[in-house]
Amino acid sequence: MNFLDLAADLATKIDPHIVAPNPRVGCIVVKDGKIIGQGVHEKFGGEHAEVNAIKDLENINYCEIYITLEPCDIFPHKKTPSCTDLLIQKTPKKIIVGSLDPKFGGRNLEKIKKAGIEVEMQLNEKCNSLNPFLEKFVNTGLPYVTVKLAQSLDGKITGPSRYISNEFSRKKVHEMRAQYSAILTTTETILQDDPSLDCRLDGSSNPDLIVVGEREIPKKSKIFSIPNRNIHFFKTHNLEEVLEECGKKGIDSIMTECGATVCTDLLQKNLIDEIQLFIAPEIFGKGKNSFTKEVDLTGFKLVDTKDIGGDVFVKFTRQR
Ligand code: AOF
Ligand code: ZN
Repeated sequence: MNFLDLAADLATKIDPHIVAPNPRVGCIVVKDGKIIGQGVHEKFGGEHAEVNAIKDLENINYCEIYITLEPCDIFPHKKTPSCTDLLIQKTPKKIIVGSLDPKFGGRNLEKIKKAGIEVEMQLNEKCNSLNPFLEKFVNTGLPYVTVKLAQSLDGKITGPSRYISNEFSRKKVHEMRAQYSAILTTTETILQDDPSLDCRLDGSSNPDLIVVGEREIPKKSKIFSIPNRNIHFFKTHNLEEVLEECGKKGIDSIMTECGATVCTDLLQKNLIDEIQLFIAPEIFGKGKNSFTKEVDLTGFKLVDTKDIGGDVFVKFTRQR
């Protein structure tokens, strides 16, 4: 087993919502082929993975340090000391890094090399995919956007009952909500379904809510009954503008919970990074379609499929 894969597996266990807007990072310390220390970045503002991995070790002079992400260095308003300086000071034998931090773009690796420590960059798929939100946000200033859809086999998003997908799929949606900074919905959806759009999982906070559209929302709507949740209203239908504004507010990730019009618009305008689709094994015949116009999905690649208690779950990400 590759030690970078192992470090990535450690970081995968961390809820992205708890470290956000920081990345998930894992670190493993190896001496003579054996793991002697390991650590992750557990929560926003907390110690970094490298610090946790080496804290119980007397010295790391003969060790290789595997880190999923390029170590950090100082920048304004930083909460913890520089891991780059820490590693330079502790002089390990070698540092192996699985992905670059877009904030530093490799310059911290150069700094460590200049200090005389061997550094190897081993681009690793698992490490790279730990932080898709961060990568998009840092590189573009825009949030990572996921369209979430529940439909029947014949592509209908409205049917005979309130819910299309089963209870297990709906639990997964709550897990998804815990990972995103915000949920995007529309005034139409709120008027039609009166959803709460909160995250009903123990220990998780609620993502912000972005409401797009011009229609008036009654004060008694359930969205207003969720305490300590930010709601951002946008009267415009210009979705590029909405996403730019969200980026400026520091929102790095959005999932949609709305009707077909906005999802179709987002897809047509190339504003989507990921599609998560729950397909109920039913044929409704009548109902609203998932997409209101033709959409070109050829740039997306299948990355996951699951049977969720009889529903089919598929996940696609945009290839860049
Ligand atoms: C690392 N190891 O485990 C993490 C890193 O405000 P701070 O001090 O917590 O710094 C946050 C920044 O550090 C974050 O934006 C990202 O660039 C980097 N994250 N770096 O060396 C870690 N979580
Ligand atoms: Zn750090």
